[in-house]
Amino acid sequence: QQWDFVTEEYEGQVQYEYAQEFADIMYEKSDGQIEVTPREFGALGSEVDQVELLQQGEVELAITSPGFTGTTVHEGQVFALQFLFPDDQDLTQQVLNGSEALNDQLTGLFEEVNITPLSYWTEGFMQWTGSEPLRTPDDFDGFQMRTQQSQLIGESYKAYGAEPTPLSWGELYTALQQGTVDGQENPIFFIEDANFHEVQDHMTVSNHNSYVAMTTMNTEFYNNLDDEVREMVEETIEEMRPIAFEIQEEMNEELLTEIKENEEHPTEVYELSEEEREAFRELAIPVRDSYRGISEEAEQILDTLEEEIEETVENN
Ligand code: 6CS
Repeated sequence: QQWDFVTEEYEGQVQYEYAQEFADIMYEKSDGQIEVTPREFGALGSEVDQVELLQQGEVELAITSPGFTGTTVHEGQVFALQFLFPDDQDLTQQVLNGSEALNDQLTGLFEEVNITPLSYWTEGFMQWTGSEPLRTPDDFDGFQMRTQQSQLIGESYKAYGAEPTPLSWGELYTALQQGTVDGQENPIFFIEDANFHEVQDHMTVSNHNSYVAMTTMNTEFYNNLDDEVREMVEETIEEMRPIAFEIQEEMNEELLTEIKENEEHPTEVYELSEEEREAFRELAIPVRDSYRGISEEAEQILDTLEEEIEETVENN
C-alpha cells in the first residue's frame, strides 16, 4: 500500500521531517508493506486546499494547522487563543498529549467532517517579526499583521489594535518584502528557514502562543483500516511524540543563533519582560469569550482545557 502524507512545510522543516520519520517507522513496522510518501507544501495547492484533499480522501494523511481549518471546524480555533497554554513547551506538550478537551471533544468535532486528528503537537513558541519594533500593544496600532485563515487569530490581533490580513505562507515573503503586510507570527525555526528575517528588521521573543500542529488521517480511511494496521499507526503516533518534540526544540534553538548572528541581514532581537507580556495577556484574555460564543461545544472545550492546563501547571 502507498499512502500520501501532505505537510504545510518544506524538506528540512519540522512538519516534513515529522512525515519522513513517520514514513520510516511505518515502513519498518509493516515490513515494507506500507509506503508513506511525504509531500512538501505547495505541490498540491494552498494549506486550505490540502485540508479539502484530506477530507475527500485524495490523500490519506496530513499535517494541518488549526489556523487553516478554522472555517471548517470553528472550535479548532482554540489554538488561536494567546497566553492560554503554559509558558513552557514541555508542559504544553503534556497538555496536548493528555487533554480530554482536545483528544476527545475536539477530535470528535473534526471526525464529523471526515478528519481524524491522531495527535496534537507543538512546533514551538511563536514570536513576532515586524518592520518596526513590537514591544507594547500600542506598537500594534494600525499594524498590518499577516495571519493564517482563522477569524479568531484575526480577532486576537484586533484586540491589540492591529489590522489582520489572512494569507497563505506561500505569499508571505513577498508580502513582507513589498510592505503589503508589516509583520507576522511564527516559531523561530520557520522565521529563519523561510527567510522572513531577511525582510524584517525586528523580532520580538514574545512566546505569546505555541504553534500547534495536528497529525490527521481521513476518517473513513482510518475507520476502515485492518485492526493490525490501525495498531501500527497508533504505535507510530506514540513513538513520534518525543521525536517531534526534539526536532522542533533543536531547530528552534539552532536557528535563533543563526538569526542573531546573521550579519548580512541583521535582525534586532528583543525579548519581552514578564511585565511587558502582561500588557498583552490582559488584552488577550477577553478573546476567550468570543471563542466560548462559537458554540456550546466550544464553551465545554475551553472550560475543560483551562482546568487541564491549571492542573498540569500546578502539578509541575
Ligand atoms: O505561517 C504559516 O502559515 C506556516 N507556519 C508554519 C510553522 N508551518 C506551516 C504554516 O503554513
